[in-house]
Amino acid sequence: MMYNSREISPLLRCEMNKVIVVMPAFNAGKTLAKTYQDIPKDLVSEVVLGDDCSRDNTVELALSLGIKVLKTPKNLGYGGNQKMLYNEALKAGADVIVMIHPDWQYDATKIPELIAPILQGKKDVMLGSRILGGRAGTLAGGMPIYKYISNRFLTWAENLILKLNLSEYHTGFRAFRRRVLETIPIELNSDDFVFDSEILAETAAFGFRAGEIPIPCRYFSEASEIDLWRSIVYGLQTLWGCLKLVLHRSNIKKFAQFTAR
Ligand SMILES: Nc1nc2c(ncn2[C@@H]2O[C@H](COP(=O)(O)OP(=O)(O)O)[C@@H](O)[C@H]2O)c(=O)[nH]1
Ligand SMILES: [Mg+2]
Repeated sequence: MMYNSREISPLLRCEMNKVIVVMPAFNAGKTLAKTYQDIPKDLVSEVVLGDDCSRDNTVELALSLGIKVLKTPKNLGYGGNQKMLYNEALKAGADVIVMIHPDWQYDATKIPELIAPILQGKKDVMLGSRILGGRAGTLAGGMPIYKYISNRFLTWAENLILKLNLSEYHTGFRAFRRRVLETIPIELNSDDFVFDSEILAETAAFGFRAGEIPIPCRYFSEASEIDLWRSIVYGLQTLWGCLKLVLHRSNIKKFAQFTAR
Protein backbone atom coordinates (compact mmCIF):
# COMPACT_ATOMS: atom_id res chain seq x y z
CA MET A 1 0.00 0.00 0.00
CA MET A 2 1.35 3.43 -0.95
CA TYR A 3 0.87 6.57 1.11
CA ASN A 4 1.51 10.22 0.54
CA SER A 5 2.08 13.01 3.03
CA ARG A 6 -1.51 14.21 2.89
CA GLU A 7 -2.95 10.78 3.69
CA ILE A 8 -0.58 10.28 6.55
CA SER A 9 -0.91 13.70 8.17
CA PRO A 10 -4.18 12.93 10.02
CA LEU A 11 -2.59 9.72 11.31
CA LEU A 12 0.29 11.74 12.68
CA ARG A 13 -1.90 14.42 14.18
CA CYS A 14 -4.35 12.11 15.88
CA GLU A 15 -1.64 9.98 17.42
CA MET A 16 0.52 12.99 18.31
CA ASN A 17 3.55 11.28 16.88
CA LYS A 18 6.82 13.13 16.84
CA VAL A 19 8.97 12.11 13.90
CA ILE A 20 12.66 13.02 13.99
CA VAL A 21 14.95 12.44 11.01
CA VAL A 22 18.62 11.85 11.73
CA MET A 23 21.43 11.97 9.17
CA PRO A 24 24.86 10.52 10.00
CA ALA A 25 27.18 12.70 7.92
CA PHE A 26 30.78 12.55 6.83
CA ASN A 27 31.79 14.95 4.06
CA ALA A 28 28.21 15.33 2.80
CA GLY A 29 28.57 18.89 1.47
CA LYS A 30 27.78 18.04 -2.14
CA THR A 31 24.60 16.09 -1.45
CA LEU A 32 23.14 17.38 1.83
CA ALA A 33 20.95 20.16 0.38
CA LYS A 34 19.31 17.81 -2.13
CA THR A 35 18.66 15.17 0.54
CA TYR A 36 17.22 17.75 2.94
CA GLN A 37 15.03 19.27 0.24
CA ASP A 38 13.30 15.92 -0.31
CA ILE A 39 12.34 15.43 3.36
CA PRO A 40 8.56 16.03 3.78
CA LYS A 41 8.72 18.80 6.39
CA ASP A 42 4.99 18.63 7.20
CA LEU A 43 5.46 15.19 8.75
CA VAL A 44 8.77 15.77 10.44
CA SER A 45 9.26 17.67 13.72
CA GLU A 46 13.01 17.94 13.53
CA VAL A 47 15.98 17.07 11.31
CA VAL A 48 19.28 16.43 13.07
CA LEU A 49 22.62 15.98 11.36
CA GLY A 50 25.49 14.24 13.13
CA ASP A 51 28.80 15.47 11.81
CA ASP A 52 31.66 13.06 12.29
CA CYS A 53 34.47 15.63 11.85
CA SER A 54 33.84 16.23 8.14
CA ARG A 55 36.65 17.95 6.29
CA ASP A 56 34.30 19.80 3.94
CA ASN A 57 31.54 22.41 4.48
CA THR A 58 28.92 19.95 5.80
CA VAL A 59 28.43 21.79 9.11
CA GLU A 60 28.18 25.31 7.67
CA LEU A 61 25.80 24.12 4.99
CA ALA A 62 23.59 22.23 7.47
CA LEU A 63 23.35 25.30 9.72
CA SER A 64 22.49 27.53 6.78
CA LEU A 65 19.66 25.15 5.86
CA GLY A 66 18.30 25.36 9.40
CA ILE A 67 19.24 21.79 10.29
CA LYS A 68 20.20 21.04 13.89
CA VAL A 69 23.84 19.92 14.02
CA LEU A 70 25.56 17.69 16.55
CA LYS A 71 29.29 17.20 16.27
CA THR A 72 31.24 14.18 17.41
CA PRO A 73 34.14 15.12 19.73
CA LYS A 74 36.49 13.18 17.44
CA ASN A 75 36.07 11.02 14.35
CA LEU A 76 33.99 8.16 15.82
CA GLY A 77 32.90 6.28 12.71
CA TYR A 78 29.49 5.69 11.18
CA GLY A 79 28.13 3.64 14.10
CA GLY A 80 29.44 6.06 16.71
CA ASN A 81 27.75 8.87 14.85
CA GLN A 82 24.42 6.98 14.85
CA LYS A 83 24.65 6.32 18.61
CA MET A 84 25.00 10.05 19.23
CA LEU A 85 22.03 10.78 16.95
CA TYR A 86 19.69 8.14 18.37
CA ASN A 87 20.39 9.24 21.95
CA GLU A 88 19.65 12.81 20.93
CA ALA A 89 16.41 11.84 19.18
CA LEU A 90 15.23 9.92 22.27
CA LYS A 91 16.12 12.88 24.48
CA ALA A 92 14.13 15.17 22.18
CA GLY A 93 11.06 12.95 22.65
CA ALA A 94 10.87 11.30 19.22
CA ASP A 95 8.19 8.63 18.80
CA VAL A 96 9.55 7.56 15.42
CA ILE A 97 13.17 8.00 14.38
CA VAL A 98 14.07 7.95 10.67
CA MET A 99 17.71 7.45 9.66
CA ILE A 100 18.73 8.44 6.16
CA HIS A 101 22.19 8.91 4.67
CA PRO A 102 22.79 12.50 3.63
CA ASP A 103 24.40 11.34 0.36
CA TRP A 104 21.16 11.64 -1.68
CA GLN A 105 21.37 7.94 -2.46
CA TYR A 106 17.97 7.17 -0.95
CA ASP A 107 14.73 8.95 -1.74
CA ALA A 108 13.64 10.96 1.31
CA THR A 109 10.24 11.67 -0.30
CA LYS A 110 9.41 8.05 0.66
CA ILE A 111 9.47 8.81 4.40
CA PRO A 112 5.62 8.75 4.67
CA GLU A 113 5.43 5.22 3.23
CA LEU A 114 8.38 4.12 5.32
CA ILE A 115 6.89 5.20 8.66
CA ALA A 116 3.23 4.35 7.96
CA PRO A 117 3.41 0.75 9.31
CA ILE A 118 5.06 2.05 12.50
CA LEU A 119 2.40 4.73 13.00
CA GLN A 120 -0.30 2.14 12.42
CA GLY A 121 1.20 -0.09 15.10
CA LYS A 122 2.00 -2.90 12.66
CA LYS A 123 5.81 -2.73 12.65
CA ASP A 124 8.62 -1.56 14.94
CA VAL A 125 11.46 -1.28 12.42
CA MET A 126 11.04 -0.37 8.76
CA LEU A 127 13.65 -0.55 6.01
CA GLY A 128 13.72 0.95 2.54
CA SER A 129 14.72 -1.92 0.27
CA ARG A 130 16.73 -1.33 -2.90
CA ILE A 131 16.24 -4.96 -3.88
CA LEU A 132 12.44 -4.67 -3.81
CA GLY A 133 12.83 -1.40 -5.69
CA GLY A 134 14.02 -3.32 -8.76
CA ARG A 135 17.10 -3.48 -10.94
CA ALA A 136 17.11 0.26 -11.70
CA GLY A 137 18.15 0.89 -8.09
CA THR A 138 20.75 -1.86 -7.95
CA LEU A 139 22.79 -3.34 -10.80
CA ALA A 140 21.25 -1.32 -13.63
CA GLY A 141 21.59 1.83 -11.49
CA GLY A 142 25.31 1.31 -10.98
CA MET A 143 25.63 -0.73 -7.78
CA PRO A 144 29.01 -2.48 -8.07
CA ILE A 145 28.52 -6.18 -8.78
CA TYR A 146 30.59 -7.27 -5.77
CA LYS A 147 28.32 -5.18 -3.50
CA TYR A 148 25.23 -6.72 -5.11
CA ILE A 149 26.49 -10.29 -4.68
CA SER A 150 27.63 -9.74 -1.10
CA ASN A 151 24.34 -8.00 -0.27
CA ARG A 152 22.39 -11.00 -1.60
CA PHE A 153 24.61 -13.53 0.18
CA LEU A 154 24.60 -11.71 3.53
CA THR A 155 20.85 -11.20 3.30
CA TRP A 156 20.36 -14.94 2.66
CA ALA A 157 22.48 -15.79 5.73
CA GLU A 158 20.74 -13.17 7.86
CA ASN A 159 17.29 -14.38 6.87
CA LEU A 160 18.31 -17.91 7.78
CA ILE A 161 19.43 -16.89 11.27
CA LEU A 162 17.56 -13.71 12.14
CA LYS A 163 14.37 -14.81 10.36
CA LEU A 164 13.18 -11.25 9.73
CA ASN A 165 12.28 -12.27 6.18
CA LEU A 166 13.71 -9.16 4.51
CA SER A 167 14.92 -8.60 0.96
CA GLU A 168 18.00 -6.72 2.22
CA TYR A 169 19.58 -5.80 5.55
CA HIS A 170 22.08 -3.20 4.27
CA THR A 171 20.10 -0.13 3.40
CA GLY A 172 20.87 3.38 4.63
CA PHE A 173 17.18 4.31 4.90
CA ARG A 174 15.50 3.04 8.06
CA ALA A 175 12.87 3.94 10.66
CA PHE A 176 12.55 2.83 14.27
CA ARG A 177 9.79 3.00 16.83
CA ARG A 178 11.03 4.76 19.96
CA ARG A 179 10.73 1.60 22.08
CA VAL A 180 13.23 -0.22 19.84
CA LEU A 181 16.00 2.30 20.51
CA GLU A 182 15.10 2.44 24.20
CA THR A 183 15.39 -1.33 24.49
CA ILE A 184 18.41 -2.23 22.37
CA PRO A 185 21.74 -1.50 24.09
CA ILE A 186 23.16 0.36 21.09
CA GLU A 187 26.12 1.58 23.15
CA LEU A 188 27.50 -1.95 22.98
CA ASN A 189 27.43 -1.97 19.18
CA SER A 190 30.38 -1.22 16.95
CA ASP A 191 31.26 2.38 16.08
CA ASP A 192 31.95 1.22 12.52
CA PHE A 193 29.66 0.32 9.59
CA VAL A 194 28.65 -3.05 11.07
CA PHE A 195 26.48 -1.09 13.54
CA ASP A 196 23.75 -1.33 10.88
CA SER A 197 23.86 -5.14 10.86
CA GLU A 198 24.08 -5.40 14.64
CA ILE A 199 20.96 -3.31 15.21
CA LEU A 200 19.00 -5.71 12.98
CA ALA A 201 20.38 -8.79 14.77
CA GLU A 202 19.17 -7.11 17.97
CA THR A 203 15.81 -6.32 16.38
CA ALA A 204 15.45 -10.08 15.85
CA ALA A 205 16.81 -10.99 19.29
CA PHE A 206 14.31 -8.75 21.07
CA GLY A 207 11.40 -9.93 18.93
CA PHE A 208 10.63 -6.59 17.30
CA ARG A 209 8.63 -6.67 14.07
CA ALA A 210 10.53 -5.59 10.97
CA GLY A 211 9.09 -4.68 7.58
CA GLU A 212 10.18 -3.02 4.37
CA ILE A 213 9.02 -0.94 1.42
CA PRO A 214 10.51 -0.82 -2.08
CA ILE A 215 12.60 2.28 -2.68
CA PRO A 216 14.46 3.65 -5.68
CA CYS A 217 18.18 4.17 -5.22
CA ARG A 218 20.78 6.33 -6.98
CA TYR A 219 24.42 5.52 -7.60
CA PHE A 220 27.03 8.19 -8.31
CA SER A 221 30.52 8.79 -6.95
CA GLU A 222 29.60 10.73 -3.78
CA ALA A 223 26.82 8.25 -2.95
CA SER A 224 29.10 5.28 -2.47
CA GLU A 225 32.61 5.55 -1.15
CA ILE A 226 33.01 2.38 0.87
CA ASP A 227 35.69 0.33 -0.90
CA LEU A 228 36.18 -3.40 -1.37
CA TRP A 229 38.36 -3.89 1.72
CA ARG A 230 35.93 -2.10 4.05
CA SER A 231 33.08 -4.08 2.48
CA ILE A 232 34.86 -7.36 3.21
CA VAL A 233 35.42 -6.36 6.84
CA TYR A 234 31.76 -5.33 7.06
CA GLY A 235 30.61 -8.67 5.59
CA LEU A 236 32.71 -10.77 7.97
CA GLN A 237 31.62 -8.71 10.98
CA THR A 238 27.98 -9.07 9.89
CA LEU A 239 28.34 -12.87 9.79
CA TRP A 240 30.02 -12.84 13.21
CA GLY A 241 27.09 -10.81 14.54
CA CYS A 242 24.68 -13.53 13.34
CA LEU A 243 26.85 -16.26 14.83
CA LYS A 244 26.85 -14.44 18.17
CA LEU A 245 23.05 -14.58 18.17
CA VAL A 246 23.15 -18.33 17.47
CA LEU A 247 25.56 -18.83 20.40
CA HIS A 248 23.41 -16.60 22.62
CA ARG A 249 20.16 -18.38 21.78
CA SER A 250 21.64 -21.80 22.32
CA ASN A 251 23.09 -20.70 25.70
CA ILE A 252 26.63 -21.56 24.60
CA LYS A 253 27.76 -18.01 25.25
CA LYS A 254 25.65 -15.05 26.36
CA PHE A 255 26.17 -11.57 24.88
CA ALA A 256 25.08 -8.38 26.64
CA GLN A 257 24.13 -6.95 23.23
CA PHE A 258 21.09 -9.21 23.24
CA THR A 259 20.03 -8.26 26.76
CA ALA A 260 17.83 -5.18 27.29
CA ARG A 261 19.39 -1.77 27.95
N1 LIG B 1 31.76 8.50 10.20
C1 LIG B 1 31.97 8.11 8.96
N2 LIG B 1 30.91 7.94 8.19
C2 LIG B 1 31.11 7.59 6.93
C3 LIG B 1 32.40 7.35 6.39
N3 LIG B 1 32.25 7.00 5.08
C4 LIG B 1 30.94 7.01 4.85
N4 LIG B 1 30.25 7.37 5.95
C5 LIG B 1 28.80 7.45 6.15
O1 LIG B 1 28.29 6.19 5.80
C6 LIG B 1 27.30 6.31 4.81
C7 LIG B 1 27.46 5.14 3.85
O2 LIG B 1 28.66 5.25 3.14
P1 LIG B 1 28.68 5.16 1.58
O3 LIG B 1 30.05 5.48 1.12
O4 LIG B 1 27.59 6.00 1.05
O5 LIG B 1 28.40 3.60 1.36
P2 LIG B 1 27.41 2.83 0.38
O6 LIG B 1 26.41 3.79 -0.13
O7 LIG B 1 26.80 1.79 1.25
O8 LIG B 1 28.25 2.25 -0.68
C8 LIG B 1 27.50 7.68 4.18
O9 LIG B 1 26.31 8.27 3.77
C9 LIG B 1 28.09 8.47 5.33
O10 LIG B 1 27.03 8.99 6.10
C10 LIG B 1 33.53 7.53 7.26
O11 LIG B 1 34.67 7.34 6.91
N5 LIG B 1 33.24 7.90 8.54
MG1 LIG C 1 25.81 5.79 0.13
